[in-house]
Amino acid sequence: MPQTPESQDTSDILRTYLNFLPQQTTERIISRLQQAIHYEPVIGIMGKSGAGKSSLCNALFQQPVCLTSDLLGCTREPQRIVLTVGECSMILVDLPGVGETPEYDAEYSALYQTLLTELDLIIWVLRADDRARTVDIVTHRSLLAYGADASRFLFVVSQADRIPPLPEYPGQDSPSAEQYLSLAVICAQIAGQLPSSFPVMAVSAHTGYNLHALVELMVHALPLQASSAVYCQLKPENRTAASQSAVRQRFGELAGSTFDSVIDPDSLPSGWRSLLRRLREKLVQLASELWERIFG
Ligand SMILES: Nc1nc2c(ncn2[C@@H]2O[C@H](COP(=O)(O)OP(=O)(O)OP(=O)(O)O)[C@@H](O)[C@H]2O)c(=O)[nH]1
Ligand SMILES: [Mg+2]
Repeated sequence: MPQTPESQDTSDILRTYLNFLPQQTTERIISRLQQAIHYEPVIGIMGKSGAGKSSLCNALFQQPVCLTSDLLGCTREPQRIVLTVGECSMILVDLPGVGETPEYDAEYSALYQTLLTELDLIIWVLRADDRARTVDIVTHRSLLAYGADASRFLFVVSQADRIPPLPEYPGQDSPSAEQYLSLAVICAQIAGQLPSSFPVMAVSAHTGYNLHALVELMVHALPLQASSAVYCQLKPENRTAASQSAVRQRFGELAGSTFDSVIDPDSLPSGWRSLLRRLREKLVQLASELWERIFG
């Protein structure tokens, strides 16, 4: 846990709370929870040049991001950007595309086999007004063939404000009724072409359209230990009561699974079992109440 008086308080609160457990068990739970609090999530950003990756990241996150691929280099190393707010940090990785040039594909294969295991989520950006998706489809299939977890992909339709028919009076934050319809068709097409566990989300970095909804989806799409640290990096205007409540709840669930990783109530006598189950429930509740103090 961070060495600030405030975070030490958090440890102490947990310690007091768990004090009827053997001291060694309490310390193991607290130490594992500390590790989880300090987890540094890694999000991969994928999409063709000009798709709107940098603009989307800049619209979502507090820290300005400049994602540029070194197209001329002999080796296309993915660019890694560390975002930090207070004690929390996360990493954005700009992933080079597969299938752009055959010469690079063997290199990508090796690169992705190592990289894929560390990515908590891949945000894949596709421009709303670009119907040429062969490179994206080929790349996605290659990544799945390299062993990528299909549930780690979040497909985002960017630049929603550019979808025809353009409104007569530009400058509105939400798409017109006709644009909604076009976006719904495009999202459905992409969902068929690039299967994922999550709905395809249309957003606009320029108008801010649907960024709240994307954040709510990201909170659920990220693994439990990654949600809070990513949430800390977001611009305050992209947060909602719903996403805030979901991220707190997920932190509570994380505390619960940390508890489970140290104690197995089923291995204990029945009298202890119900007591430990109640203690676990209370820990889940306490952790979600402490969220603001730890990550706020
Ligand atoms: N109208 C509109 N334009 C956008 C939006 N997002 C990005 N753009 C524009 O699209 C162009 C490409 O955006 P970038 O964010 O640089 O795209 P990228 O995917 O990072 O591109 P590379 O770094 O070349 O891979 C820029 O001119 C942006 O201003 C959007 O939501 N609406
Ligand atoms: Mg860029």
